[in-house]
Amino acid sequence: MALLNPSDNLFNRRGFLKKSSLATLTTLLGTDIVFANQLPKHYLPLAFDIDPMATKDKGLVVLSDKPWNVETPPHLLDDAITPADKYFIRNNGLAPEKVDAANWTLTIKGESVKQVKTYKLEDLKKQFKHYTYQLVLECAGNGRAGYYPKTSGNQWTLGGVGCAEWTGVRLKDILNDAGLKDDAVYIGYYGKDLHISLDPKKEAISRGVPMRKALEDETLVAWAMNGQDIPLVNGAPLRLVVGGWPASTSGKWLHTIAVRNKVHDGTKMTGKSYKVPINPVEPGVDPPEDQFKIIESMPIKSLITYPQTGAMLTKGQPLSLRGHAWAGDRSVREMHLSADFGATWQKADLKPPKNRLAWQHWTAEVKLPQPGYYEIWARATDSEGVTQPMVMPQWNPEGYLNNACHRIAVKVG
Ligand SMILES: Nc1nc2c(c(=O)[nH]1)N[C@H]1C(S)=C(S)[C@@H](COP(=O)(O)O)O[C@H]1N2
Ligand SMILES: [Mo]
Repeated sequence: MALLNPSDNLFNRRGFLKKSSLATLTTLLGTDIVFANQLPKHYLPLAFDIDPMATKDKGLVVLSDKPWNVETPPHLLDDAITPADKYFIRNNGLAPEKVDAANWTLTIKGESVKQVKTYKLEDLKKQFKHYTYQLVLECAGNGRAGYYPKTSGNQWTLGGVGCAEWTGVRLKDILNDAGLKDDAVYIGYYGKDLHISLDPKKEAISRGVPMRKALEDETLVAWAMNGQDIPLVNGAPLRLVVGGWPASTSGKWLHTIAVRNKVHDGTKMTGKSYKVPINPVEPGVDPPEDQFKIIESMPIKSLITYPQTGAMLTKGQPLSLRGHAWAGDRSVREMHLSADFGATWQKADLKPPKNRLAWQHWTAEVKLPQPGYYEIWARATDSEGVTQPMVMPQWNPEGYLNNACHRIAVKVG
């Protein structure tokens, strides 16, 4: 079915569907909305909400559809580079249904920019050098389902992560073109999605990063994912890609970047969003706001992407495993596997990353001594010697940063 763009001005000032919107909806539906006069304020009929699953692999798991939050089971992350149809979705609001790439612009503004500048997408492509990097984006809430006591929010298990190949221009080249004042410390993004309330004055999300991360070589303003247009639901036609940091800093449907003289204070930068307690707390304890810090680089983590949990082996058959490991701003130094609940560990063969902030591939062959049930535990160690915890890591009230070891169950028949 043809869909409407919820960011089009569908509602009148009182928040009810305009007569003209109703006429459009009726035409699109090919029939009357019988009780249209009973539609609640700011209510978009379900038939016009966007279904991004049409373009996604059927094996992806929908955690919520208002807004859309969809994760990728580990065995579907087996590709070296995550294909678009297997790439997770994390929306805080309603994605624009249609975007006009031909007339898309990016504006650089804010109190700490020398000159407010607006670039057409086509001009960004012409004016600045293009770069392609493999970059890991992981939702800070990935793994939340593993925390006890339970914390509120989407119950991500393992699949709020992907590593695609992104093409675009460097944010630093654009910022240098506009010019930074001496007091520039942070950037904040604005995207064209709509707040879940459909209130056009509210932002679904508007986060950012400090200047040192914004100015890194790998921080991109990207229009392509794996050599193709970015899928609409993943931020087409233009998004920020900030590898290694909470993926919430990688603004989708990007139309504006503000250069700030203080920590950006957009939606979900304040309160306790994307923050953890400065000092570790006992599970269940929720300290006051001023005792939280913003999450920056993501922690060391890894996945077993082959085989799938539940694999059956024949007696004497060695178990071949593979997967990926990543470590935020750091690199992965070592990868280990255990088949005996952590009593002994064997080293996996670990490849270097294609570029900084890309995930690294590992392979291993494990011998299982006799028929029976086994668990394979996978544990990565970063360049500073920090390893993944085998059990639940430091609990925090918002349920972020769960980087516990991934494990799979296998049986030898
Ligand atoms: N404009 C906009 N950008 C956004 C979001 C959003 O809801 N709106 N979600 C953020 C969060 S929390 C994550 S984890 C990533 C998810 O990117 P993906 O949907 O392409 O996987 O986008 C980030 N950028
Ligand atoms: Mo996220």
